[in-house]
Amino acid sequence: MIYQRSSALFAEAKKYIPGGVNSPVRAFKAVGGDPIFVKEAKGAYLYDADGNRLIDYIASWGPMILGHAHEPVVNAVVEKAKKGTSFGMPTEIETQLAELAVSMVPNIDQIRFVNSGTEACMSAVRLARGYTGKDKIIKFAGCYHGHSDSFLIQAGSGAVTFGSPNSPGVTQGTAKDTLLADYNDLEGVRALVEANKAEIAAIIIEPIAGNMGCIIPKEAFMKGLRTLCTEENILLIFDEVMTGFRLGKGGAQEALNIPADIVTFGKVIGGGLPVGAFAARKDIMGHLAPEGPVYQAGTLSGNPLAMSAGLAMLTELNEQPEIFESLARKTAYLHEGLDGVLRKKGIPYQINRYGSMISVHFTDQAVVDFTSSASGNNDTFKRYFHGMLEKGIYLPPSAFESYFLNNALSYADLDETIDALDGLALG
Ligand code: HOZ
Repeated sequence: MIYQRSSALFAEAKKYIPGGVNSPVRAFKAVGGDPIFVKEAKGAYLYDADGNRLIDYIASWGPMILGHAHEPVVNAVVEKAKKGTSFGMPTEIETQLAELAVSMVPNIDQIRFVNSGTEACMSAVRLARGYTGKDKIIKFAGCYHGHSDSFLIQAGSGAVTFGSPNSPGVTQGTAKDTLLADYNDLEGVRALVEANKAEIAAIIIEPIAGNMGCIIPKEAFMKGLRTLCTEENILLIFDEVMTGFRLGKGGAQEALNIPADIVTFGKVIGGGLPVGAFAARKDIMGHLAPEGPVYQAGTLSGNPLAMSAGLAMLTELNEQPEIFESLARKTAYLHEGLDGVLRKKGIPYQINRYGSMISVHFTDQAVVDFTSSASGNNDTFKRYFHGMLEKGIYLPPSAFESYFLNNALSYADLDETIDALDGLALG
């Protein structure tokens, strides 16, 4: 395939935008080469600036769960836009989306809308600190909760892809309140809690990790975290920015049958427009301004266009929950197909999958935490990524990202993807 126009657009972008992108993973630094510039997208396909058609496995990193330019979502946004795009005043549609989200997700009574997953997680931690009167939080190495200061400590996703899991600019003062544990290591968390008795406000976790590839929590680990949090008056925050409204109506809380105290959302809840949200029981949310003293605000929060996209998206998922099963079946089919092809190639690999999230790691170790995820062979990954791209398959351009399947993908698309891998020399 030819990517000349994308390369020219990238060169131009680099003059005016740092690194030519507005979010680092998009720059292809981990895999080399120039990023693809998208012109438009429909259903499961991206159409790039050179006129190539690519089968999309990132779905805008999650939100486009029903495929690109999904008509009910597009129509809702277009109709809303004709009536004004921002007021900085309350609108009825905010309550409609809030009511629907609360009805779909367990253990939450109220929800506050913000503009991104970063804002959602940042605000959730502030609320947890305000509610408990404690300062410290525990996060897990390789988990990514957005780019606010407290979370850029051994962060996953773009941070680790570019070798800056601890970013310059985060002060020592902030960093000291973020304690670090290993994913799936309950004993490590217990030791941290013991060493910081009565000082920990919250444990924040991606309940299915998606920012060090897809990583599945062990059952005893998750159950243990829940018990520990309850015993020690620590709030358990599920960062469901990726998993919320993707694994099922009730997200990871429902899938794992573990209740969280605060849940954060992004991606699917905005239907492809910038929306984040955090939600909890009323006694916790009541601490938030203007009801309580914990401050949080935003001019574009609850923006009518964003709310209309989110409402159209969640309405469809709520009315047709079989979509989640369809997605999981497609992802299992892809898993089986990739597995069959990779087995023949005789190179070490692991495939992790949960619902419609999946990732391939070129390592012989089971991938259960950041260390095992980082043991993957990046040269093989680069060959894999570029080989698939040449055949019109767009995968995440970093081994530390999960794929997100969309329901517009057909079994023929999945077969094309599996066949593309079959023809690749990876060793
Ligand atoms: N770090 C994001 C995915 N985990 C990528 C965001 C983007 O580049 O759009």
